[in-house]
Amino acid sequence: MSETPVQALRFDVITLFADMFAAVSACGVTGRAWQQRKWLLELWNPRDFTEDVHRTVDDRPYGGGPGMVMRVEPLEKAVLAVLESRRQAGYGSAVPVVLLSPQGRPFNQAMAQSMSVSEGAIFVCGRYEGIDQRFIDKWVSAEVSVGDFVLSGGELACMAMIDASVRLLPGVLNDDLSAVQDSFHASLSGLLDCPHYTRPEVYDDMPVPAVLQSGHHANIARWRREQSLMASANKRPDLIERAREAGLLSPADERFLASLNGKASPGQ
Ligand code: 9WO
Repeated sequence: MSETPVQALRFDVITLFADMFAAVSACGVTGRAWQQRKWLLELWNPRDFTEDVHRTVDDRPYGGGPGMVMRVEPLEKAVLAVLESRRQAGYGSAVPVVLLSPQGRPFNQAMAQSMSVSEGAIFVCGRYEGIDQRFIDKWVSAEVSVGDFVLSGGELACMAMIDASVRLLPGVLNDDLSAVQDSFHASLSGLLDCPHYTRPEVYDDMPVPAVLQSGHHANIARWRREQSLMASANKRPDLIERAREAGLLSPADERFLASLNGKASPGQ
């Protein structure tokens, strides 16, 4: 069992591109939550931890080849400064040092959930062709990927993780029904979401499904569940299997799925 954090969720990000993080600290629900001090963001530039006149954070790769590699010393000094700053602010010392990397463990909702109830993390965002392996070996406790593609740097991946965690904090989602919202998300059982509609009632000869205008809440709930099951069975059968193994599919769900078998999938 992990300790309930006393301190607010705090992310320390080591990055050459601090400006990018306005996307999470100044925009949308995460921006409002940041203004309300529901989570804290500290940005650390490795360039501020250089000693040479040119403030170099990169150097040529041993063994040759194209591009540059991030040097150990500025990154290590940045990590040490973060650890000291967090200690002074009363944070625990067991904070994970997370490197965003395509070689990392795939990020998922369960990781976002556990991060949101923790004291946060230290993120290291690489640039250039990569980071000197000795920094990773000495300081990085987890490598995490947000997908099988290569970015220009770890920052966008880092912000995806921050966004996914912060929106789970109590009171962050904009409506007063966040408790309802939470149970709604839990009720998805890890399946894909159902389709959503708003006005106009008819757009380009496409009407809003009649059931959604019926006012019959049980029928609406059943339609949404079946849409989720159908979309998941068609596009992500692995999610159906996972929900089944977790005991999250009811007998009615199983009957509906059985009724889909052999039928062509409507749409997409
Ligand atoms: C780039 C790369 C390319 C092919 C095979 C392995 C690789 N590792 C890296 C890498 O770690 N690069 C560093 C961070 C430096 C250059 C840009 N970086 C990066 C991180 N690109 N893409 C990511 C990333 C992070 C998390 N999820 C997906 C991609």
